[in-house]
Amino acid sequence: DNGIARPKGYKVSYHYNSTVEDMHFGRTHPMKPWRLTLAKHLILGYGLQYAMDTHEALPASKEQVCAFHDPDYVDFLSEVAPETFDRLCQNPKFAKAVPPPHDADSVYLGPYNLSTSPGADCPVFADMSTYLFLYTGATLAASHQLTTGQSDIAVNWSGGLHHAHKSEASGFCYINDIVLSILEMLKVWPRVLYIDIDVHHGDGVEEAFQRQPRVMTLSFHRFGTYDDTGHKFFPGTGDITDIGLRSTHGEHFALNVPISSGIDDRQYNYLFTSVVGQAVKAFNPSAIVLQCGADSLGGDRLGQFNINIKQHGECVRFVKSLNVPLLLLGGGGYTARNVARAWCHETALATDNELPDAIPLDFIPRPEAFQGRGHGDGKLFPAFVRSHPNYCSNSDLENMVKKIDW
Ligand code: VJV
Ligand code: CA
Ligand code: ZN
Repeated sequence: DNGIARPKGYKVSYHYNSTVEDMHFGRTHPMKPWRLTLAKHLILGYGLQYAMDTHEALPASKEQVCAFHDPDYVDFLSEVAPETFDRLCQNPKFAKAVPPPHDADSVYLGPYNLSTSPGADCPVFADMSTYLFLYTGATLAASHQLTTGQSDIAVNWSGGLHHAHKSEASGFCYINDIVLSILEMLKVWPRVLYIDIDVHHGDGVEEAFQRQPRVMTLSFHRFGTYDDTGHKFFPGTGDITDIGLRSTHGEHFALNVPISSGIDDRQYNYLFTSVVGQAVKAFNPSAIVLQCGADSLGGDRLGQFNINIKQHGECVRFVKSLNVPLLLLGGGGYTARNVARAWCHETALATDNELPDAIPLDFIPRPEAFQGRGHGDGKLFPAFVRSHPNYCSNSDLENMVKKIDW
């Protein structure tokens, strides 16, 4: 007996497709879909599959993806592969997607911000279409469970790709599964709250809904420039003054919490509980989508926060306690073993289980991924070794909470 039980009085569904885990963006590209395999190993090792219904996802259809994205872009995504990219680029239908010729690092870009260069944010890689339509299919299946009342919480760690635009890929994101799921929810619910704890600004989701009052988007993110280079932290949007568009009744339905590097657990918890608490009070959402990007954890390869796994989880616990239908999605997360830990812990929280700190190393296929100094000593909640200098002062954070306009 592993002590894992089903939650009392509500249902959780878990949506996945193992094919997604085997995809490669490129050898040294930071996005590693195999972090999902590590997460799955922990989840199964602890026995959390007994606490929820597991659903293998089918790919989304082109038609479903067109509910938000431009049909030509969707055609391109469904046909593109490393071998077909150059031929597709010759097609006049796609020529209108005139790209800037290069990105900031002089990497060649093709239509829709896609590139066959391995140094690009959004590379064209083998079986990419399969990958895109599967993570989207899993998010749509998860939202279907919620909108039909079959689940109270639905989870898809392969989704949460918040930077994708209507007709452009951006920041490792190609199809915006979040926007598609919220559009489905709006068919049955009057108001949807979107909360984004990825270290990057949820720009694609905000942009999609900034013109209307039925979706409130709220992102917490690193904001500002790097000291050394003067470059902006990606994507550079999401200042506190960015609150949605007035002309079409969207004003005050976008909220942004821009944060300096090095924020700690206590400070993050203060910001999260105050701002989410007020947002929920003002907006009274019928459902919530929580993007749980794990690049906000300390020790992340791209992130610059000092949040521990327990605090990341506290955000999930807080949102869950609001007792409205909840969609939990993944997102960023570039130190794979910690992404796996965070999403396993959050799967446990979703199902009302508390996991022991000692990882059941005898029950997972690759125990070495979580063992040894620097790899977390076999613990689910290791203390982070590296930390960023904390540039967040308590008074700055208090002022920010006051400034966020209600
Ligand atoms: O900062 C940027 C844009 C550049 C141009 C493109 N080069 C590759 C990097 C600088 C200005 N992009 C960010 C995108 C972050 C996306 C985060 C996604 C999410 O977590 O929010 C949701 C899933 C960025 N930061 C770091 C990199 N790109 C990066 C990209 C690489 C890379 C190393 C770093 C791409 C390929 C390779 N190495 C081989
Ligand atoms: Ca965010
Ligand atoms: Zn991110």
